[in-house]
Amino acid sequence: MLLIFAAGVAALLGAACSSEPGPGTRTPPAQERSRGQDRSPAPAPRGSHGGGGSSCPNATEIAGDSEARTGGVVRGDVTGDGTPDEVWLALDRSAPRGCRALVVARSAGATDVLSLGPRTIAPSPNPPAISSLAAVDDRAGLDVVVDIAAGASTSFAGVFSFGGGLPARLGGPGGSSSVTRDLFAYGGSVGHLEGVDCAGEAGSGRIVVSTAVPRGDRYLVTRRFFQTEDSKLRPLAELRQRLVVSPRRVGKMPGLVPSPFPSCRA
Ligand SMILES: [Ca+2]
Repeated sequence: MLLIFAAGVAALLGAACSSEPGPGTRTPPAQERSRGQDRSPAPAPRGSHGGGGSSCPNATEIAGDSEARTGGVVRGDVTGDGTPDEVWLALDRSAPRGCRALVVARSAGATDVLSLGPRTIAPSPNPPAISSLAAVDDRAGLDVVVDIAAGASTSFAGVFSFGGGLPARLGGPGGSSSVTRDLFAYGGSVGHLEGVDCAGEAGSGRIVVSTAVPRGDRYLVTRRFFQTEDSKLRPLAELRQRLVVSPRRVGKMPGLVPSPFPSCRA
């Protein structure tokens, strides 16, 4: 049985989403230190975008330090210019809070850096890791989906965009809570399921955020739809859905698979 309840309740969709003003730094490649894995010769610098004065002081050094990398280098066009770029995560545990974990994107013209945020290095056994490159927002290029934190069963990803404007982190659906506002939850257990995915064509910026909780012998699935806009999620109130589904069906619901943004991927 499938029951669809109404929509159009913008006021109930939660507070407006916000994106943390994460540090963004564009580092001219000529300033990078040359390391063994680095490409040579370095491309011409594209210059600095300024980043609103929020750049991390260690960004240039860490971006050029191959020994600071955690995980491998992922290749894909994150700048949206049609040519593949190199993306990786770098850790600097001696840096100020908020600058200890960075996502670095090196393109033909420049190296861009965004902070993973102050909550990244928590007492977690696992360091952050790139989950995928996916067309999550409506900006040019693929976005970097990073697994940032994990609870007992629910995981949390962040989305970082380097194309179609200044590098920016995509604000999450968590409203004003500083704990969740930049994070996209997915996974869970029988007691609570969450998922995030593209709703429609990848790259359109239409996002669906799904949750499922037990309700009697069934699950109540809530699907909230958003449109990315200026690195934030704008709620599409008219597309909110509430569904009551069987336990067998809930495991097959699109958007509730235990992986972030699966249908946005290249
Ligand atoms: Ca590119």
